[in-house]
Amino acid sequence: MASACFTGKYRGITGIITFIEEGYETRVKVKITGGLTDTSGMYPYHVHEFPINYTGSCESTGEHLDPIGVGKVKGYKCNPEIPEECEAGDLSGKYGALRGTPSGMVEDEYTDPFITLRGEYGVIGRSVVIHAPHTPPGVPAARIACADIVCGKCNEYYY
Ligand SMILES: [Cu+2]
Repeated sequence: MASACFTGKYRGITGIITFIEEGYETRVKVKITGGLTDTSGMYPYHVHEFPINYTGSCESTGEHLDPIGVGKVKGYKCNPEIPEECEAGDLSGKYGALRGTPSGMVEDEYTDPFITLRGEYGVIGRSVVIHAPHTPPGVPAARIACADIVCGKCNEYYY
């Protein structure tokens, strides 16, 4: 298994996203424990190419994990009905963005056959970025929180 551990460093957003190998698929468990409080908003989130670098900025994580470059094709938009044609890292495109709640807690769970733990489509050594809701079309959504995806578990004590 692998985990992205959100410790509250970015806008107080806390929680854990875990990735568990399940046969040919990867089970994704989203357990945000605080910080997603815009109840009118849907927060997009993705696996980005790189871990966070020494700057600590979510801008350092590159683009979405997309080994075959489908996102580079002009007019690309992920259609959740055809997830095999989406960027591998576009989790919210394939399975829905995270709806904010009064407590800021959000959970979701699904299996994804398009990502793995290791390798070209692997998530370990990359990062998860959560974006701001309510972004107009054509504008890149602000990166409000990010966390490296590490092998193993998060220390639950901190979340
Ligand atoms: Cu993103």
